[in-house]
Amino acid sequence: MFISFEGIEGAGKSTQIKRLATYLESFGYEVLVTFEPGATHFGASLRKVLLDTDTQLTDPVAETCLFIADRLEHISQVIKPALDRGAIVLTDRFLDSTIAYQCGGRQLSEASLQPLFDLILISPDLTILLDTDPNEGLRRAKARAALDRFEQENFSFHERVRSTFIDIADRSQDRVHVLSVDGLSIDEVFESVKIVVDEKINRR
Ligand code: T5A
Repeated sequence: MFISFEGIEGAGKSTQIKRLATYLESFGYEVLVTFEPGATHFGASLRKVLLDTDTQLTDPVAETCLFIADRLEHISQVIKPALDRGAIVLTDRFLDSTIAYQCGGRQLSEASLQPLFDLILISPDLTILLDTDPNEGLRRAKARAALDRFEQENFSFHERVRSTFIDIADRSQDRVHVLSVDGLSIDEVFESVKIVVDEKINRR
């Protein structure tokens, strides 16, 4: 099973993934936790370029190509081998992030990027979208470390990203489950995550 977590920065994706991995491992499942961008050796170099505030990258299509290159290597080196051996793969971000950030945030046309998206031949069985107000997400990101190239974007960029994630969820209701996490503690969010994942596993 392939499960992705999506949402704006600071939504709590990595926190919930860590908890979910421990929970699933307690039932004897092999769980692989991974993330984008940067989960491969090649991808780590791309991540540095993509997130560094000193990077002079002005063409959003070029930026998109780097995320797609990272994802192709991520699939072939990490995700596919784990799925092939029967592991549950939990990824912090996948293709929905490119649609939300590059099409929503950077305002590129989704239709024009579709040929690039068609290169991604696997799709999560389940996506959990942690929906939170950008004010809260960015507050958490700021509290943790210096802001990266995306976190430094203006507020309307983050609002477009959030609303694009919601659009994706609306048109992919079979795959994407939205959890509204504003005002909820880490434990409360995890209770909801468990319900969604248990139901998916039981149905299979
Ligand atoms: N990007 C990525 C694109 O533009 N296109 C793409 O195709 C892809 C794949 C990646 C950046 O790249 C962009 C999107 C991103 O801007 P990243 O560093 O990987 O950068 O960024 P994030 O995935 O956003 O990582 P974050 O760590 O910022 O967000 P998380 O994982 O959602 O948040 P988490 O779990 O680390 O929590 C943040 C803090 O909040 C606390 C945690 O303890 C932590 O301190 N927290 C809570 N506090 C209170 N209540 C809760 N419910 C909480 N949940 C977590």
